[in-house]
Amino acid sequence: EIAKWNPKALDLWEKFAVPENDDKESFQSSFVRHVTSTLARSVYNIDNFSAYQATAHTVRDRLIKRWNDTQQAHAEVGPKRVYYLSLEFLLGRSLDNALLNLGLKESYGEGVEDLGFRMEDVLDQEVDAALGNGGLGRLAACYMDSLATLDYPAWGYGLRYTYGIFQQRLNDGFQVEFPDYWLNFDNPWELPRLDVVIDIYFGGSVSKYTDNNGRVRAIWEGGEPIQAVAYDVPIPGYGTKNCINIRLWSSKPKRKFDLKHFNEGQYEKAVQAQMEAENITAVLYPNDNHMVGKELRLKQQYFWVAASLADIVRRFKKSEKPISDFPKQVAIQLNDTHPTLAIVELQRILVDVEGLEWDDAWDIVTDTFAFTNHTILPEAMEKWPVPVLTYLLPRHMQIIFDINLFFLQSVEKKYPDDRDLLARLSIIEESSPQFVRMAHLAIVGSHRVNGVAELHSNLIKTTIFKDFVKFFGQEKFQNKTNGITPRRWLHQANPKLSDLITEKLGNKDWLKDLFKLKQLEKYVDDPDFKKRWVAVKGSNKARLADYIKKQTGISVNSNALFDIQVKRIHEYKRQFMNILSVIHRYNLLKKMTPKQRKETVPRVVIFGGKAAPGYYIAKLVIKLINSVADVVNKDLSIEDTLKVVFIPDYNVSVAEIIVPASDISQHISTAGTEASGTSNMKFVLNGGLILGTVDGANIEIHEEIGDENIFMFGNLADKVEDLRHAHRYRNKQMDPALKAVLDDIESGHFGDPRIFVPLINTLTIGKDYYLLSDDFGSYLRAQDMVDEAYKDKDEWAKKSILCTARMGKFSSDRAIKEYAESIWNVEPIPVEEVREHKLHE
Ligand code: GPU
Repeated sequence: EIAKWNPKALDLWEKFAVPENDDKESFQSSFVRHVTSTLARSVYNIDNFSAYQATAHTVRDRLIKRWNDTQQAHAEVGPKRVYYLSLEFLLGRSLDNALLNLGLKESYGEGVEDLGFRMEDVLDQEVDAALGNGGLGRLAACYMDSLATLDYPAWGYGLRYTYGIFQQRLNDGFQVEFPDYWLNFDNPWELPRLDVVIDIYFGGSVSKYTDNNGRVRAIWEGGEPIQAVAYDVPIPGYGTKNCINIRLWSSKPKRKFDLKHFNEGQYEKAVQAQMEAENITAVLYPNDNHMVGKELRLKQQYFWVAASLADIVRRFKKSEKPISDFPKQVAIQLNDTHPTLAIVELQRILVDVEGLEWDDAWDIVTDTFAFTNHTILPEAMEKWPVPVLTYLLPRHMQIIFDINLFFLQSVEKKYPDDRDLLARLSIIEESSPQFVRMAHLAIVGSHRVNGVAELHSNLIKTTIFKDFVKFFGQEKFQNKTNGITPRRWLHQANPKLSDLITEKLGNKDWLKDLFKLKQLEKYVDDPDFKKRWVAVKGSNKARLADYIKKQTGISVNSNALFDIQVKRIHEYKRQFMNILSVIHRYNLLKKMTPKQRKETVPRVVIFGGKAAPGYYIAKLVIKLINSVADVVNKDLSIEDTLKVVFIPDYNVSVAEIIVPASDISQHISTAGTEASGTSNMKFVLNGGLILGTVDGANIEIHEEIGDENIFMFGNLADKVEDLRHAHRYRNKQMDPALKAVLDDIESGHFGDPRIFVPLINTLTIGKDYYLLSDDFGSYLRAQDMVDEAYKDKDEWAKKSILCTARMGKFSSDRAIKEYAESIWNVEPIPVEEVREHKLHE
């Protein structure tokens, strides 16, 4: 509009826009301006952290430009958008990623060097955005990277926790937790939208009235409002102008404080409501694969989905399309059951606010939502007590009962004589008190349900969701095997390997089409290439060795085999089995003659991962690892053939150092328990081999890379039931090698054995639920095969290259295209083309 009354103004706007073709000088000018104006510092008063801030602010300026252009282009076209609702986005650091995705790393690197800093040190100043627990949250982050890179019009919605996942430190080998106050200094990666504020209500009551058309309607009133304030996190795609948004909500009191109490001098009471409001987004619940039924967690869930839906509905209404078009404009993906109340909230908006008939509203709702399941572990299944829901969200509880009633009526119509089926399918668990089964609600309210790897998707169809498949039919249930972004997990984390690949393939196209890595197979027998490949691995191992030395004081030999297991500590992931096998190895090494020891492959066994603060057994596993490490690492008699390391505070940025440095990584969950796993993909993409069970995505990785390049062991998923039964009722014999190791712990060899009694009891009187004793023998044999294979360095190099070359399938780009095409029905919008078209108009 400015152009109309002052055409010259537009030229000025163009002239002073944030530069599109950035170079060293434009970076330096912005850097110096931010140091002096944004940070109020000078050349005499600047350290690495300020240099990081000034660089980050420069990049932020560029991101904001792209973000704006993208949103404008999308508004222009009015496409169907996809909304990814996730309680966790485990983004990690942003600066390096943004520099690489925007293609600015080189010029800015030189620019910052001229100014007296090293880019490496600058990047290292950033604290991780750790708004997630593990795989589920990191998957959401990888998916946002792919959505942006593939030009999809997508939004993420989540919560802006004041405290992310706790920091882990070790004290005497025990985990201790420290708060992760990540917003201590300003966060350049968010754009506060203090004007985007939505009131969210809790409590109150529902009354019914008859409207002018004689219809009975519900009104929900008298609830207490809390404000949701938007903070936007721009996510730039790689090699595109598309820059999408994650909108994170922060809670804030509606009224600053209670004036009545304030005037009476009751200051604590006056600020109490304020504190309760702020509490909602204060902290991320630190449990992975485990439900904790805290009321505050339920409030987080509703607060988040209600704000997000209000925002989505408002955006839809700007299009002025009829409400029946909603599913043509909006696809909402539910990342696990955490956002399931969104289904109820949309039904409420459509019926109570928009005045639609129930059935019309319900068609819109089910056409809009799709649901991803990420686990079959029973302890992770969300269910909320009906009384709690009734008091926090009375109208929603009514709607859930109605959804269930109509659903069960349709079941009864199809299967009139199967009362058991009704009870099994019901959204309500008929215990006292009653519970709402969130997975059931999510399935009934969605048009598609998917698992995250082939095995997992088949398991949910035949076990936990079997009856739903019988009722809804096969088509509703799909598989979408997880993926990871090659931008962060190879290009960023492993720059040397990335350069080597780019040099060999002649360009960087593989970063957008990972199947192109196949071309590396041509070089598996090229000695020069192999040599360089091995050298890159060696330098990544040296980098990790340095990090280990700095963090733990332990010196490790980078020529040893690096054997890594990093992931959340959980019984089903069986870190316990790993450390027991380390003890077994240690005992063998001690018995060897010096000559035999000379012939064995030296190993460094590396662990990392957080235990949920309330997960007692997982914490004992950490203590045991550290106790074993203490004994082994000091024992000179084994001549450096074995070292054990626990790396504290495993997180995304630490993973970027660890992942490129593995020879072997372990993914050894009891078959059927790990839905997919995604770090398995990261390690193999970086040329590390896998020692794993026949579980989750290991199976598909095996399929892709071939038998010779992976070490698989253990019982299959279809045996697990029978084996557990045998433990419970037939007092199964324990593997003798395992028994010997447990005896060794009990003898006090690794410190006061009383500490470890509850842990050992999980195998003996706990009936070994995760079947360590059943898999221990084949695990040890697989370990021997690893040692044998590693002796042939040339063959190993070949395997390593083939691993990387065959990982095309596991790009999150492939996964996202599958979601877009077979669930969301959304199309890419090339932002650049839209903008050019607009300019020529
Ligand atoms: N996952 Br449920 C989590 O990280 N946290 C959870 O609370 C739940 C699942 C993981 C699965 O354990 C892992 O196998 C999978 O690869 C990942 O989600 C992403 O799908």
